[in-house]
Amino acid sequence: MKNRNQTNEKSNQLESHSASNEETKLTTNQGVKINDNQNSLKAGNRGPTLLEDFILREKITHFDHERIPERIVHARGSGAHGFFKLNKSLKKYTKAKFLSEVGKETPVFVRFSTVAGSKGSTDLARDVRGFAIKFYTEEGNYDLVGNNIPVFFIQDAMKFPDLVHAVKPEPDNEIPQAASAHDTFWDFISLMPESMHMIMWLMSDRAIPRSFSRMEGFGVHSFKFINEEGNVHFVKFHFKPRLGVHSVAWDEAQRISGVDPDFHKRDLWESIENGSFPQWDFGVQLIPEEDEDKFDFDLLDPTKIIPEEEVPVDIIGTLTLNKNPDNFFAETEQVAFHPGHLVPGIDFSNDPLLQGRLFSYTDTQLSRLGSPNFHEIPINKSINTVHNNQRDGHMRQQIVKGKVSYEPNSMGGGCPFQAMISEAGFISHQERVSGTKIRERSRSFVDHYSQAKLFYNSQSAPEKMHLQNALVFELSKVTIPQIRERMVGQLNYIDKTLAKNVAKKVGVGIKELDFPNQSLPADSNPISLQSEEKETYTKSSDALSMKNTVKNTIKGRKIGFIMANGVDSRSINDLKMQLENKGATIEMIAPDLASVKTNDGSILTPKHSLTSTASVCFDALFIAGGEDSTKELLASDNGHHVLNFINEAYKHCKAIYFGNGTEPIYMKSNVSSKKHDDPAIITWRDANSENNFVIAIAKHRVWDLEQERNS
Ligand code: HDE
Repeated sequence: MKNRNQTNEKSNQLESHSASNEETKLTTNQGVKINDNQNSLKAGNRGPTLLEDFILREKITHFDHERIPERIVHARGSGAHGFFKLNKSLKKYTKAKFLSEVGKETPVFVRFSTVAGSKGSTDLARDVRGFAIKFYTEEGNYDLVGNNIPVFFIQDAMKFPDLVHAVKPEPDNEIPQAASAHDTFWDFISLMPESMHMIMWLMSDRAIPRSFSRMEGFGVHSFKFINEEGNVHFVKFHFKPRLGVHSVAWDEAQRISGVDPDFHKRDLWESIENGSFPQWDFGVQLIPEEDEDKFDFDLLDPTKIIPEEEVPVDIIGTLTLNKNPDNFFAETEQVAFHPGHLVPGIDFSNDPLLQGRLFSYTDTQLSRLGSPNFHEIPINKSINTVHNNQRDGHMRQQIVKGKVSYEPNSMGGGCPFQAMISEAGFISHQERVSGTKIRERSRSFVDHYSQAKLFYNSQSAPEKMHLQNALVFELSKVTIPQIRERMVGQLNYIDKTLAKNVAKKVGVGIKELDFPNQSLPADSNPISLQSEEKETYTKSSDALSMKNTVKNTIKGRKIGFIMANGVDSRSINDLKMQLENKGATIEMIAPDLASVKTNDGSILTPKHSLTSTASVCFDALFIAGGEDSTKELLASDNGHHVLNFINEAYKHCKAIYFGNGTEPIYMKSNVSSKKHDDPAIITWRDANSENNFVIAIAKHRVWDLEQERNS
C-alpha cells in the first residue's frame, strides 16, 4: 500500500543507524572501534582513573545530556505511525490535495498525551488528552493539534500561563502530581465562568478514557477551508473512534494508576503489535462563511461546540494507526507539532486562543529541542524536499552547497524561486480586517453557562452521577472552604440539583456569586446575564453522551481468563477462539506463573498471576470451568484474590462469565447475593452463554446497574 510504504520509508530513515548486524562493532561517536566497554582507563588497575580516557568521557558526557526538557504541558505522551485515507472529496471546499482525491492515503504520526502531569506520571490521571496529528502531505506537513474534548478552559491565549500554573503541582511543595484536585486549580476555575463548559467535560468520564482508541478527537477551534475559487467555509474537525467512546470508572482509574500506570501506552502498543489497528472516522462540520453569525454563540469562541444537531458531522475519511515507533525518544519525544503548520487550502480563524497558539509552539520547540533546526529531525521532516535560504544554527543537518544563501540572486541561477500562484504556494485567505486596537473580549463570547447546561443535560443518569462524584472528589481536596463555596455557586448556574448535591458533600452552602469577571466588558458579566430563559435552558444533544456511541463490537477488548490446574480445556479453547475471532485479546490468569495442566493433560501458560495484575486491567472476566480448578482457586492462598478480582469487576459493572463447575466461587462472591436480572452476569446455567458473554462485553459496561451492583 502506497501510504504504508511511505510511512515505513519515514521510519526507515530512523533505522539507518540501528545495530542489528552481527558484524557491527562497538565504536565511539567518531567511529573508532572500542575493544573494552567494561573498564575505564586507570593508572594501574587499582589506581585513579585518567582524564585522558576519551572513551569513558564521551560515553558519560552523552549520558549526562540524554534528557531534554520535557514539554511544559502534554509531557506524557504515546505515539504511533499510520495513514489517513480520504473516502469523500472535499475539493468543493478546500484545495488541500490530501483532502481532494478520493482514495488518497497520507502518512501520519499521531501523539496522544495527558496535559498536566510530568513525563513519568500515570496515564489514568483525570485530565484532557492531547490528540495531535502530523499529516506528511505532498504539499508539506499539516499538523492538527487537537484534544479529546471539543472545547477549552479559556477564550484568550492571555490566560494560558495562568491556567497551567493553576493546574500544575503547587509551586511551594510540588504537590500534587498529574491531578487537578487541589486548591490552586479550583481557586482559578471558580473565578473563571468561561471554564464552566470545559469543567463539565473534564469532570465527566471523558477525562478517564478506557484507551486512546476509544477517545474522540477534536480540532477544537474553528479553522477555515479555502477552495480554488477562494471561497471560504469555517470548519470544525472531528475524529470518531470505530470502537465507540468508552471510559473507565474513577475508582478503576485510581487502581490502574498503581497496577499499570502505562495502561494507555501499553494498550496502544499492544493493539498495533497484535494487528488490531486503532481506527477513527474523520469528519468535518462545514459552515459557509456567510453563515458565520447565525449561531447563538460565536464561532470564534473555543469554549463552544457546534451541536451536531445544528451542523451534522460529515465523515470523509479514515485514520488508521498501524505501526509503533521504533524509538520512543527519536519519534514520540522529538516530534514537534504546531497549529501553524498548514498546507494550502486550510487557514486559521481569528479565534483568540488559536492566534496565541500560533506564537507558542515554535517558541517552545526552541527551548525543548534546542535549535531552530528541529524540522530536520527525521520525525519532523516533510516528505517533500525543503529548499530555502535559511542556514546554520545548532545541529544543522542539511549540507547546502555553493555560495548563495539569499534571494534574489544571479549567482545561484536565481534558485530557489518563489512558487508561481499556479504552482500551489500557500496563500493566506484574504480577509478584510479593520478595527480599533483594543484589549477587550467580544460581547459575543459572554454566555458561559448555556453549553455547560447543554452538556450536563445530555448525559445519561450514570454519567451525571459520575460527573457529580468527580466534582465531590476534586472539591473535597480543596482545603479552603471559600473556594469550594465559590465553585458550588458556579455549578448552581448550570444545574441546581447538581450544585445542591455537591454542596452537601463538600460541606458548604449555596450563595450567589458576586465577584467581577475581569475578562469581559464591565457591563457584560455572565453572572448578571443569567436571564430566566438561560436558567431554564433544557436543550440536549445525543452526540454528547458516551452511552450513544456503543458499537456492537468486542474488538480490542481485553478479557481475563481465571483458571488453575484441572481447568476444562475445551471450554477455554472454544471461548478463546470465539472471542479472538471477534478481535478481543485473551490473557490467562492463574494462582502463580507456573504452567497450568488442564483436564485433558494439555499445558497452558498464564500471562499473569492473581497478585501481579488486577481486574481493573480487563474489560471482562471468564472464571473458567472445572471442579479441580475451582478448588485450587478457592484454596486458602488464592481464595481472597479470586474473590477480590470478581467483586471488583462486579463493582465496575463489567461482564463476568462463570463456567461450568465454578458455582462455589460464584456463591462466595458478591455476585450471588444480588437478585436482579443482570444481563452482564453469565453463568453455567444460561443457554447461549458464550453468545451472551460476547453481547455483554460489546456493551462495555452495565453502568445502569451500577447503583444496584454497589448497594
Ligand atoms: Fe497546546 N501547547 N497550547 N493546546 N497543545 C503545547 O507545545 C499552548 C491548546 C495541544 O503531542 C506546547 O510542543 C498555548 C489547545 C496538544 O507534542 C505549547 C495554548 C489545544 C499538545 C502549547 C494552548 C492544545 C500541545 C507544549 C493557548 C487543543 C501536545 C509542548 C493559547 C486544541 C502536542 C509543545 C504534542 C502542546 C501551548 C492551548 C493542544 C507550550 C499557548 C486549545 C495536543 O507550545
